[in-house]
Amino acid sequence: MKTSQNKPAMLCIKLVSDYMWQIVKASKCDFKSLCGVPYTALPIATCMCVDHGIPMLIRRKEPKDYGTKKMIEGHFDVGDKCLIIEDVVTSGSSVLETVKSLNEIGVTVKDVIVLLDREQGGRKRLTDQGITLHSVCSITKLLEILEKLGKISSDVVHQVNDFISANREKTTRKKVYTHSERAALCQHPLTQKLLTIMDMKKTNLALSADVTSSKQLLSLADSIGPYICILKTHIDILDDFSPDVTAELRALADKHNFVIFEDRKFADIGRTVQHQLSSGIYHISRWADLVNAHPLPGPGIIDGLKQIIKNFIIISYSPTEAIEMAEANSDFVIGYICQSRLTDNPQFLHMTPGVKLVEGGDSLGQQYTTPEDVIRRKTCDIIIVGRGITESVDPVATAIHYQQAGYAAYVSLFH
Ligand code: 5IU
Repeated sequence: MKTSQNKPAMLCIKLVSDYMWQIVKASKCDFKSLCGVPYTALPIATCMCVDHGIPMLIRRKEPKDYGTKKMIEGHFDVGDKCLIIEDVVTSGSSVLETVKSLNEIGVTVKDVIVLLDREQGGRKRLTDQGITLHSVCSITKLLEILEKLGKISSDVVHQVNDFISANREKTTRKKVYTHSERAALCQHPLTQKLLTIMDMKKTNLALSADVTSSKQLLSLADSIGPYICILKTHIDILDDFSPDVTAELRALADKHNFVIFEDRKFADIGRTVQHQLSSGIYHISRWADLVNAHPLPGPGIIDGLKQIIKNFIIISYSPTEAIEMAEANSDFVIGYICQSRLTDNPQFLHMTPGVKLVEGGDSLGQQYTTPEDVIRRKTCDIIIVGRGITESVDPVATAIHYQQAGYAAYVSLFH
């Protein structure tokens, strides 16, 4: 290796990363780690991390075909904020792919630092997703400087400007379906039922009724039932469970027209989950409309469950496996529990827990985002709210508040 030949390139990267760091400081953005968009921005992000002692996250372009199949490498905690580093932004697509991988593991992105903004629609696309683009230089400024320094002629400036205008990304939005349009598109009867409930009751709110007394559970189901599309239960946390509770819950689900989702998170081999679903003291399959499963044990878990119950959702802790499993079983799987939309397939519902009217967390690792963020920015369909409602002074009034916030965010998608 000839060091003398490598030196200018190294200095140049150092210079670039120093300029970008000045923008980081000026932007005053809040972050815990940096992530360079693969591949060109990786060395720039590395320089910044080394120089300033910041943890770095690395995004793979393809998951490893062995081992953990992780898309993001590095140390992080759910709820961490990560700053994205990119060399050039054109349409913003590469940045958004990286944001998506980070969101899937619970890491939030609010800001991107870029060396050059080519002004071809990227800034607007990122702003629409709640992300601010901070650039060292724009293409207009770059052309102006180069022309002033006599490095390019005014003809070249015009040619480049014409090229940029002609190739500006059309910012036409993807088709957003209304709940009733989606109900008509979907094959799965429970998805149709849920979307129809959402449309009729004007709600995308699921109540996570995590209480330990049957009386409290039934009282919440009866009083908040009119405002929700789903009642999510953890039946095994009841201190005083009896089969009467589930019979009464079913009657309330019919009275108020909501779906009962037992958040059992099945995660074993097919044969075992069949017993867990239909036997024991809870007999979940007799009263729950919907259950959820981890994709980790592989296809056997879905095969086992679907012999007993027709409706389940997959938890997207491993998004690639979750999507593969859902697509292969779309007659049984109705969607995902996830932190941001995984697929544009309108057949799958995306449900997001960890929602409160204000962002924050609890002392045991739960991280909260807002209804607006979940529905507008992360484009999920259903907000799952627990303690935000159950621990409020007036749970019914608070539930109405969440219902209105979630539904207003959905309605705003069409404006
Ligand atoms: N829940 C999560 N995160 C997840 C999954 C489920 O919080 O990834 I899968 C459940 C846990 C709890 C509810 O029953 O959603 C959230 O309740 P709070 O809003 O009280 O945090």
